[in-house]
Amino acid sequence: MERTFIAVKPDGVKRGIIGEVIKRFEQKTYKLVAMKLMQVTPELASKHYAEHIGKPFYEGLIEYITSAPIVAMVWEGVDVVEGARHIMGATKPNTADVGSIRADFGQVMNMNIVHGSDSVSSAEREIGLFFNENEFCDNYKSMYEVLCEG
Ligand code: IDP
Ligand code: MG
Repeated sequence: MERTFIAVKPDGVKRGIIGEVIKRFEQKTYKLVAMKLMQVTPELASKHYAEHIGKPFYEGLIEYITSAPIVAMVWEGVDVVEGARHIMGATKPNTADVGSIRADFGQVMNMNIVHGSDSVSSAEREIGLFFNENEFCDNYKSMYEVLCEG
């Protein structure tokens, strides 16, 4: 089963829409296997966003992601990396599909509420950056797993 790293970014936390984000992954019947409210340090932010170093928005991005706590999560499911990106919507909220989190709650790219890994290899890397092995709790069945039992 695939896993992905999802985060409610500082704007989502400050707006009080953590539950709204989580709800959308729950209703898809993905399985939550790790979650914590945490402050991202500049060091962690620079590792997480290493691919964007040197881009014009990089400094602002680091400031934004370290400006208030995030809710870091790991979700598990069938092709969850791709599925989660659809639930989140495109990077730019104004071109994201209506019904996606970013389209429904955001206006601008630099406050687009949610992060999700863009590939299975990114997911593995990001999960390793944000979570230790002992922070996972997966000894239960998600509704998807129950449904599969028939
Ligand atoms: P993603 O979050 O949809 O994967 P990325 O291209 O990986 O998008 O960019 C990471 C984050 O950097 C975005 O979610 C957004 O918050 C911010 N960002 C990306 N491009 C821009 C830009 O052109 N201006 C301002 N912020 C940007
Ligand atoms: Mg990205």
